[in-house]
Amino acid sequence: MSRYDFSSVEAKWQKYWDEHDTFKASDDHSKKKFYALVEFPYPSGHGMHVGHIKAYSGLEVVSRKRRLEGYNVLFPIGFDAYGLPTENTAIKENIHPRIVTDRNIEKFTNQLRTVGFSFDWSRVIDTTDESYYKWTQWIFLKMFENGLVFRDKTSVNYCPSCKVVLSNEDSQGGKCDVCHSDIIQKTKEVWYLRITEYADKLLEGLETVDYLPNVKLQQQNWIGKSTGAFVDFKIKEQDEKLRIYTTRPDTLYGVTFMVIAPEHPIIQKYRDSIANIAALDDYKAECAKKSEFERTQLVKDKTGVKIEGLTAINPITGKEIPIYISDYVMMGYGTGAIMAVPAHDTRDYDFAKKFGIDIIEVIKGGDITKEAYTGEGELVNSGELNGLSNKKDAINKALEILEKLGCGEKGVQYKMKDWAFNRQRYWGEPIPIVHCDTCGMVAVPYEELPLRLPEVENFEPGTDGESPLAKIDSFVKCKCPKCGRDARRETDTMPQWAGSSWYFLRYCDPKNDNEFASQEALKYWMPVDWYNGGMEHVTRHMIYSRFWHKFLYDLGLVPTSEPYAKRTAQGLILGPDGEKMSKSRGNVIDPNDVVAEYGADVLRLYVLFMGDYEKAAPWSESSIKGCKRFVDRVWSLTDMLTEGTEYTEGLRSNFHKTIKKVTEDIEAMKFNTAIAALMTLINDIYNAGSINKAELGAFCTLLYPFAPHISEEIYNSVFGTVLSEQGWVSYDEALCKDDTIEIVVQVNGKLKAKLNIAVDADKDSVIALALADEKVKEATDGKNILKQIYVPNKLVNIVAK
Ligand code: ANZ
Ligand code: ZN
Repeated sequence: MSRYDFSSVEAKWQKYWDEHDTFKASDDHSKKKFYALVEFPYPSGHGMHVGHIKAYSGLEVVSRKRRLEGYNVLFPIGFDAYGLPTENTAIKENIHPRIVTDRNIEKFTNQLRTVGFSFDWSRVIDTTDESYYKWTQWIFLKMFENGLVFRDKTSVNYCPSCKVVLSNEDSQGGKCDVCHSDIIQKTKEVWYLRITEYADKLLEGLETVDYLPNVKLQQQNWIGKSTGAFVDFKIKEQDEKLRIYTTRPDTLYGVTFMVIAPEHPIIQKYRDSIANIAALDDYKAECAKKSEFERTQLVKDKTGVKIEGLTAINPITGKEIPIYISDYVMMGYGTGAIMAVPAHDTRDYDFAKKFGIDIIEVIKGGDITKEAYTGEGELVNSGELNGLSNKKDAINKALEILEKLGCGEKGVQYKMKDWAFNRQRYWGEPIPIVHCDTCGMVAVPYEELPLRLPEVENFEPGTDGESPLAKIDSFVKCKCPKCGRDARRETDTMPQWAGSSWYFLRYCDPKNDNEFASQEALKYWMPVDWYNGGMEHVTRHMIYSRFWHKFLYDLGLVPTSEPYAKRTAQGLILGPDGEKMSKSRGNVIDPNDVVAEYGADVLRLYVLFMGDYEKAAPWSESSIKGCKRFVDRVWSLTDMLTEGTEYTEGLRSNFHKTIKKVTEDIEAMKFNTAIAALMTLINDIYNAGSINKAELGAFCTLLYPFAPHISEEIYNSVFGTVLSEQGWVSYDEALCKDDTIEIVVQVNGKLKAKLNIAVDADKDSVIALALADEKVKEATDGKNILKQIYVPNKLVNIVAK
């Protein structure tokens, strides 16, 4: 057979699938369904990244297999298209963000199509389309109606360069997520969604879903439920109590001072009684320059000022204790005040050492002359708590005492804060609220949705952090929907995360003009059976969207309490140098170049073969060449073709075993070992010297989810039918019993694992199996693999540094 001309074959099958609606999800709700979801891309001007290809290839393979297994598969794609980079391009090039968005979406669409992903292109959604954002606004108004939307003046993270208020998550490390400028603190009245009201539901829901363990853990930490107590400390000579939050009421006898946040309102209230108010004001002004991130850093050198004029009284011992202000206590957590126990809290310890405050040991076990002891132990110096050694018992006993004294009670706190839901920029969903002097905040009537973005001349935000919409009189001036008097429209837009908080619902019924999706479609398709995406989205995006979904569930508008039944995540693709791909490092691989040189099938195979799907792996030109060789060998299989409707004696068990392996590995997302098994099988076929039709059909079917174009072409040339329209292959368990042999795996000469491999398995597949072993992964974690030695049927030695 001639050399494989991938570009004509790939174009041919992409056209065929398109013209035959091969991947269109059927509206026949009697079939068993499978809903596979991948994170829809933000269509940036840079076009697609190889990371997108890896992210989508996982469920692409699963979806193709499931269709052959007879499922009605929904595998949709869309564009999360509101956002700053587009708006910044629009400003720079002086063109409308709509045009920039359309241009970028077209670019992404072409790229996705050339890779041959089996998306249902009839269901594409674009969050900036008015038929879509109409429903984003509609859900927002439902939340408003139900008391989940409010405005509040707070200190916000503000990016002076992007001129926007940012959430804590968008300003991690004290830097703007978009432009990396330093964030400053600013007081502003902003919109919030009351996500904290759903904190417990979001935590409890995690018990019912199948997420990767680290995905669950990250969500739990992000919600950050803490159980403890509120305790009131009386202020000496004032009719005042200072309320604190503590997780350790058992350490009450060790309290030797208190610390409040520099912004704590008690300072303003007692200004006149405080002798050193000027020093406190100065300190507060210093702190305003720091981001929350800097303040929570564990720096040993603590700063603070003692309040001269206010003294607290420990409710349990009656002792007088000083009060300080310090930036290590946040106003936004607990009550903004703490009881400090230097003997058993590291931050308090550092502070006490610096300010010469007493340190009283109340828990035995450490050496408090050297450092704080944070472990458990027997209570001492603690009155009626003395002798208790179980932390839980001691906490309960302390709570009992506090409650009896009437100065404390159990309490719960969450790290998660309410969701700052606003942006002062143009390219976002307008918030559909009207401000009326008489009626206050009034919802835009549902029938007036979508509230469209007006045309503007200039997309630049105002220097005061106001949205450019504020400059458009015709938009701002309106009548109050309630009383008809003159009123002003809200000019903030929604944040980036709004559109992606419910997109999985819209895919179920993307063209519905009367509802965000019909109940019937939702009942059939929801929940998403399998959601795959990046680890960077498992907190914000996933928690926000679970919140919106749970809210809609409470209204009876969606049929399931959780949106995603299962969640997995792919690892990053690193540059060839092992570093994160970035423009500045010049190590970015463009998927277009790879497709042009090797074809889409090779690219698809390679991103799944390069390593464990969940782990980061560097790009390697030599491994991609290995995938190319494999594809060429597949193409040449027809040179050895013979007739036959059953597997031949010599290859029968190889086929059954490979079918079992590929079938199971795909479900476990072990794509690399599935591909390795196919590489082994093709070796066996070449060794046998011939392949019959039955075998070739099975081989093409197994390869199809990974490399669909070449599989379709060969299959079609031999059988005259279309592989996408056939069924998956089955195996007989009895024929899968292996001729196996045990080999040892060493890392740097040390025994790490024993593996059962098929006798005479080829080197690549044995090495892949060895690298997939947990113990081997542990031993090579974070190291570069320098050499892989295989002594057939005996041992693998991996040299890693
Ligand atoms: C006394 C104590 C003794 C504490 C001890 C800890 C150890 P989580 O688990 O994160 O909820 N804290 C309370 N509010 C704070 C605020 N606004 N800013 C900074 N720190 C604050 O932690 C709760 C603990 O963090 C509380 O328990 C309090 O210190 C501190 F041996 O109280 B603890
Ligand atoms: Zn009014």
